[in-house]
Amino acid sequence: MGEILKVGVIGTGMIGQDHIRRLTKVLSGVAVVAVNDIDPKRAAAAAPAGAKVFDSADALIADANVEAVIICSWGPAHEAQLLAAIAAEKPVFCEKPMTTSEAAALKVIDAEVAFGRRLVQVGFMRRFDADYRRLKAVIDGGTLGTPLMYHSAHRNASVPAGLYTSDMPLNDTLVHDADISRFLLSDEVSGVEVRLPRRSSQGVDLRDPTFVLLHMASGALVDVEISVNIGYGYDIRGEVSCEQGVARLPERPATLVRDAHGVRQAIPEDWRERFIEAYDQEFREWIVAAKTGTATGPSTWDGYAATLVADAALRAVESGAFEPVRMRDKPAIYN
Ligand code: NAD
Ligand code: ISE
Repeated sequence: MGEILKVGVIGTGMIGQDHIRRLTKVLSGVAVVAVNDIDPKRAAAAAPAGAKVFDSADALIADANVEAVIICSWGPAHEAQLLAAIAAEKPVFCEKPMTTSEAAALKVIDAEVAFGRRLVQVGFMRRFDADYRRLKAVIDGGTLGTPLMYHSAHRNASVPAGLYTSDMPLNDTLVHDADISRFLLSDEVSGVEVRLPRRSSQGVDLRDPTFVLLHMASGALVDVEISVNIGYGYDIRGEVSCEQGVARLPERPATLVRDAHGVRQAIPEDWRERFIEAYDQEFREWIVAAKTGTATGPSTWDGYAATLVADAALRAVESGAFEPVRMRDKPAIYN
């Protein structure tokens, strides 16, 4: 590979367009040379100057000019596209959720393990966010003692009616909280409970909000509030309670406005605004690794772990009971 990594983007919806913007206008050492979407008009509209529009994801992945692949299609489409990229031996960034079932996640792991080294980075951008990284450094530093509980609030102002379906609070949104809990606490999720509080009358016709309790293997507990129609903004909160102190994410953005109405702080509109720097950083690190034919950061194993939590949470909604999460042994390439 040369100085400039030539990438193809599959899925040119909201996040596909945002990633194309950062790859073409913000980051260096990368060029978007190909795009594809099942909606060809959307792909053509999103294609940067000089990029070729492909009418199939498989053709884009196979094209000799495409050195690495970025998957931003809907979750259920990720499995086939990941398997095709691994078969083509190309580094691939895949938006979360990596897959929407355990069986699909295992197929992707098996393919990558058979290839023999990491090719896939999963889009858990919170791991690249400076606030989360500082929170992890505090926990790992040990001055607060052992972490006992983590409180996570994941609030979306709104979600698109029709496109965001009833399973998605658990298999599209919760996956971020599951992953960041594993990352912050250096722990695994061993089981899940879900409770459905009084239902909000706001927004689209969905079971909302959702309250999830993640049982970690160490015995630590993580409570997660998922609200997807809260209206007032995109509000991501996190606080860890340790034996000798607590630490939490700061307010974002941090700027305080003081005027005749009092003291105010803005709230981001959506994930694009809140995590803008985290997405930039996840791609900086992806580009560096992809140029050497591999991947770092959140792995297929992390995607699998989050998928297992989502599957268990979906079972827990039906059963009303604790649903265990059982992971297979970790292949050496993920150590
Ligand atoms: P979107 O609906 O705006 O865009 C998805 C696009 O993928 C659409 O244009 C659709 O036509 C296209 N598509 C669907 N199936 C396809 C296929 N088989 N081949 C090619 N194109 C296909 O959705 P979005 O909000 O952009 O989400 C896309 C993915 O990114 C989802 O997996 C979502 O969970 C993830 N996402 C991640 C974050 C994050 O914070 N990391 C934020 C938003 C979305
Ligand atoms: C979306 O797909 C994301 O990944 C956002 O980060 C998350 O907050 C939102 O709930 C998802 O729908």
